[in-house]
Amino acid sequence: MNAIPQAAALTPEHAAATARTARWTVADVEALYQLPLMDLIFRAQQVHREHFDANEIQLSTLLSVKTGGCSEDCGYCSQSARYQTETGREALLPLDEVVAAAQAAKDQGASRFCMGAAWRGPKDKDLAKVGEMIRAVKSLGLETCVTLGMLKDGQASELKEAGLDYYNHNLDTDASFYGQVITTHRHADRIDTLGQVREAGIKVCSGGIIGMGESRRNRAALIVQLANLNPPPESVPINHLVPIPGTPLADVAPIDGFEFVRTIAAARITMPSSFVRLSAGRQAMAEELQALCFLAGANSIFYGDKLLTTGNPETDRDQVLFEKLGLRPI
Ligand code: SAM
Ligand code: DTB
Ligand code: SF4
Repeated sequence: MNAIPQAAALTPEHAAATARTARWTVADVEALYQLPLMDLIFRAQQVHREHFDANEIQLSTLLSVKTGGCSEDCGYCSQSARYQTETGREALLPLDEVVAAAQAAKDQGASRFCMGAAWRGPKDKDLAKVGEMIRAVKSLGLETCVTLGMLKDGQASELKEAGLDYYNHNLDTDASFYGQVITTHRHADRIDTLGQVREAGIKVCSGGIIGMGESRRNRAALIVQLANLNPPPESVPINHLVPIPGTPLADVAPIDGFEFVRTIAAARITMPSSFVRLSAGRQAMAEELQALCFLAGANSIFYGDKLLTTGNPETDRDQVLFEKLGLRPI
């Protein structure tokens, strides 16, 4: 990191102020990537154990409450109206279906329920309906998260009033690579929405997708852009691209598993007190690769048989994995 005075020479107030203004550089994070894997994982473990119980894992369950027909052109997404994919277009789900899915998630052991909508951003009439969903899910005793796209002035406060705990809005990739994947909105628009979420007092969930043809430097820059948010997101989903037939990224060459593990470790080291979520892509990962991700500091997963439109490991398979690794759901 930039020249930071030794903590021992500082008063606690000065140390806290310094930590708040500390900025990671792309060179810092590239240097992490270049460490021998054993050293990188050791460092990530040290940081992880200073901030968390390394045997605990947070479980979030996803539900697509409004699927398909999205106006945006995100090159990885099954739900864009611009690509011929297997995902159809559906209306907003009725409240009772959402509540039933949330209750089932709670019964399976999830602590957070995340509702996703294939929108560029919500219309005000949609937001009122999502507000009802948030109230109902919260009353079941679950943490609530929604991911609805870009927010306009006042919308974040409405979500906060409904009792929303987290808003998910991913930076997705490095600002300099963004235009190669998405042209219908800008990286800066995403940052703007994250600012509105923060201002409304909602916790931020923001991460990205790895394996879209970006370079290691792009990956390091994405981690820097997340870590330098002030404060960093409380929750950081690291998705492995799920290639979707019919999308522009359907045939991108997959990245090496160790490069993915390095990305998790870089997220853990740069965002020590955030939950780092091993997100999309687990279905294609061996248990051993997932365990390496946990060793590198991932302490959260999407839990449930489906992500938004694609598959995820079955809950009973995940429970066996937790048993094998001695992981305890939070
Ligand atoms: N429309 C809203 C938005 O884009 O913010 C919310 C839903 S969108 C599907 C949520 C996130 O899912 C995206 O930002 C992206 O990170 C992730 N995602 C979508 N398709 C994916 C894929 N094929 N592989 C990995 N992650 C994906
Ligand atoms: C996030 O970072 N990943 C989730 C959630 N936030 C909304 C979505 C993953 C989607 C994977 C592809 C699909 O199922 O459509
Ligand atoms: Fe729409 Fe979100 Fe998919 Fe982009 S990622 S096409 S905004 S649903």
